[in-house]
Amino acid sequence: MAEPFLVESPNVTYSKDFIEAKYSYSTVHVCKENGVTKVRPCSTRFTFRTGRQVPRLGVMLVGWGGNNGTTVTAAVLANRLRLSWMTKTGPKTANYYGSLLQASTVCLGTGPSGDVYVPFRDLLPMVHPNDIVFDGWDISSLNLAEAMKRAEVLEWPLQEQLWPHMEKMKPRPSIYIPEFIAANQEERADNVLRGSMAEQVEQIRRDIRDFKESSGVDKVIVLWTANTERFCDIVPGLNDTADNLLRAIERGLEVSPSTLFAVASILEGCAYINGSPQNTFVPGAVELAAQRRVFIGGDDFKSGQTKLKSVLVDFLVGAGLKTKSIVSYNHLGNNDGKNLSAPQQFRSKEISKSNVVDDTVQANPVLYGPQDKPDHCVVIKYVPYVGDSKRALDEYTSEIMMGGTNTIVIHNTCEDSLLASPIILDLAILTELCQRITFCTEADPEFQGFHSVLSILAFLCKAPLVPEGTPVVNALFRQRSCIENILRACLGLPPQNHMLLEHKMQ
Ligand code: NAI
Ligand code: DG6
Repeated sequence: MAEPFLVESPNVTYSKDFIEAKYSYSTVHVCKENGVTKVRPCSTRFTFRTGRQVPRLGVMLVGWGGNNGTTVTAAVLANRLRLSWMTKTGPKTANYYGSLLQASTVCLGTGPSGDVYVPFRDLLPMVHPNDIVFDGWDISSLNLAEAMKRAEVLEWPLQEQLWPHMEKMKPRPSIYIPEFIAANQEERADNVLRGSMAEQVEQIRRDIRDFKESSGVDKVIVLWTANTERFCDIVPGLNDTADNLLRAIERGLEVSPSTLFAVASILEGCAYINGSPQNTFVPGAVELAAQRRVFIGGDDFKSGQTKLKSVLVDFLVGAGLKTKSIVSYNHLGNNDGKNLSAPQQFRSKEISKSNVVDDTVQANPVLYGPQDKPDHCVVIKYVPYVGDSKRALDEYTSEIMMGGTNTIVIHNTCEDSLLASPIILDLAILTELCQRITFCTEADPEFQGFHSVLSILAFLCKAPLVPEGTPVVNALFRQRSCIENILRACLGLPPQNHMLLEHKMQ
């Protein structure tokens, strides 16, 4: 297998099947002893092993006929077919802009003529998005060509070229429980499964197996990009343990469609990612994933306004400015906006958009007391005319030196689904890569995989799902460094420290 580069180090070996790297993980332990804060640097020896065989990957989208589902499918086809099309501002060609893995770079090290950058995707063997095979479900029966037209995201000359390919794709009938999404979605629900809840979960499991067999893919990942659901109550005896959740499904009690898909995927051994804000991963689903050692990840794609917020508040508070008020207003006219115009579904989105500054604020006790946090208001309005072109307006007001204030206002206009689609690809490709990484330590020499709650996906999610007791990191560049440095560790390379000491000497 041809690697784009080889690491030459006594700590790194390449065999036919694996890249194996010995790595020293440095941390700092802080504790209080007899009233004195003691700070102790520590080091743990890890061995990382990464499988080099890249599988043929199938991705099944729940909500395949929606704006994100059709756009990501069309984008991959257009890239695979190397399509270009004419617009009023000239010809455009298919690309993967907005994908961390495909369109951003990392610094490998320094060469004779300075820093050497490689695409993120070249760090370790990864699936190429052009090779992903899509399938999925939707409560709407439109084929993918008609659904792409309904989405009004892509230019018509491109749609025309994609039409013969997309019209052959038809979403599988899905689980529809009307009370979980807005009532205004009912008119598109003409492709729904019948039968008991348990029978419907069985059908989803059969669909996954059928797709795997008929497409010849080696692996399937299932990703929810369907409508935002309302939150579920966590009820002891209902969804608090894996056994109770499975029993609740048998008895047809309150379980959301997104959780039913999660259960079906986990039982099929397929990683499941939640691209929407609702609490799909009730404790019973998390426990089931842990029992079956299947990855789960989410929640809610971090695509535009929230991504910027997780940079801007990190910058403001990190620069010592006390952000006091954040007001985020957005209006959009796609079907997502229509669904979010219902109060319960809006509430799910409001929660996931609001928690994104918490860790940054809590990390600065110089500026913020224990109960102190910025006012944070999130508004979403449905305006059909603007379609998928979401408008987002943000106002950040911070206290600066000596009683002054600094107000920053941002206006952002952008096609929502063209931001979300590369994130869907990154989520699937990164998850697949993590399935090929195992590691051990000197203290625990048996190789193991990552925790089933795959928190490395945090960069791509508004409300990162993390294992219980783990700190939640929202700050975007810390999240990016986490991915970059773990992938570097798999190659026995030190974390990127940006110290540039070699340039700071006389
Ligand atoms: P959309 O409304 O165009 O697509 C959702 C699709 O899901 C629809 O085709 C609908 O028929 C289908 N659906 C609803 N319930 C279903 C079920 N139980 N089973 C199967 N299909 C079902 O929405 P869009 O714009 O594609 O967004 C999808 C999700 O991604 C939404 O929850 C949205 O909030 C979330 N999201 C979108 C972002 C973006 O930038 N576009 C960013 C963050 C999250
Ligand atoms: C309105 O906020 C609709 C939402 O689905 C968002 O467009 C989506 O969650 C993206 O949000 P953000 O904050 O990452 O731009």
